[in-house]
Amino acid sequence: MHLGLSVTYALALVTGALAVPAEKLETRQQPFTSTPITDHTEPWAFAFLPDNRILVNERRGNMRLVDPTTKAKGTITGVPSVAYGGQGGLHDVALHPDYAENSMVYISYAETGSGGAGGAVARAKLTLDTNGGGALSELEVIWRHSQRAQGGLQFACRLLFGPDGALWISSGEINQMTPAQSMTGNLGKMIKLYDNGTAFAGNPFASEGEVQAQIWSLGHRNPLGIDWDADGRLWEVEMGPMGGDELNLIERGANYGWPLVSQGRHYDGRTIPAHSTRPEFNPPKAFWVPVISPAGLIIYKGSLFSDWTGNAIITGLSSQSIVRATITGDTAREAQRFSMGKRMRGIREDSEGAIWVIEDGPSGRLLKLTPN
Ligand SMILES: *[C@@H]1O[C@H](CO)[C@@H](O)[C@H](O)[C@H]1NC(C)=O
Ligand SMILES: [Ca+2]
Repeated sequence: MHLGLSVTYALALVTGALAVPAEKLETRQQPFTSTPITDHTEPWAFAFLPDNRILVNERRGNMRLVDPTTKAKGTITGVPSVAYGGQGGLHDVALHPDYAENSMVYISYAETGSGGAGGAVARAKLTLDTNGGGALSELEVIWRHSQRAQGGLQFACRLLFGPDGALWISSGEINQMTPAQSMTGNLGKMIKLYDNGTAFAGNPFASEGEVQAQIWSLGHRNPLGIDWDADGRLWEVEMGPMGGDELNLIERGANYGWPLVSQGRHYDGRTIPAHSTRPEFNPPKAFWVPVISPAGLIIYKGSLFSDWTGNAIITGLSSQSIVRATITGDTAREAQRFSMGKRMRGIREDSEGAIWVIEDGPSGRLLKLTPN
């Protein structure tokens, strides 16, 4: 007993002597247990079905159905052909808010056509069979990038349904830069639509034409993560160029500055003016130099990770990490970073508050994270 007290006291002294804030000290060990569920070929995204099975999109164009209990991995047929190459392929998957009644799922993907590749969003009816698989049918493309490009870069196209039932698409600028500022195209924008692809009536530029009517915000580069906080505010992560990854609070009609301002520089070394030089553009609430390469975002709603409620949890590719950022009012800052040893692609929270992530690459694992 005496020994126990001494050790505790000694640890307290060491902690004090190092003068490391408690939160930073905590980053040296992961506060969660990571349980591998299934392996996938270049997975990009996943979504939970009401029965707790999981749809997993693999970038080459395969949709899998995972049973986390048995770890069985079935196939969903009927995925359209995708433009696999560069960063492109099959991207996100989201369930319609009334999925339990209408079986509608939404997918985003890169498609080819004249001029190169662009992003597309389609909806389809999902029918599950009794053999652990299923099929998409009645597929209908409801949205497309207004321009295509060579190179296969920065499609993004994360899908998210809002509290009002609207469909949000985080549209990348397919590495074309200035179109992110153009109001005659939908590249580099947050897009808000009805579930059938029609522009949402309350959008800020609704009266200005067909493409303008889709736009909620502009000046985005490669926005790969979007989620709601408990107050109904939309947060977004986007990859900057060399340096300058951003966590943004998305406001109606606002311009986020790309490519006119950035906290990073161009890959050829040319500088870009910082956000502070152009106050008319909304600056990020947090940014990263060097980059973390944010590929997914949740605003944690659960209480299983009891200290994380309301935090932004971000998966990072080049940083091979999960980043936790605290949000206080309309400010945000990185609080912790967990090294995962693999490029981390997608992230979702389940109904019990466990956090699921998926690795990038040829044998990317779907992992379930639960507190230690
Ligand atoms: C899409 O849905 C909206 C809202 O329900 C509706 O007003 C609109 O007419 C629909 N558009 C089409 C083409 O069906
Ligand atoms: Ca910006």
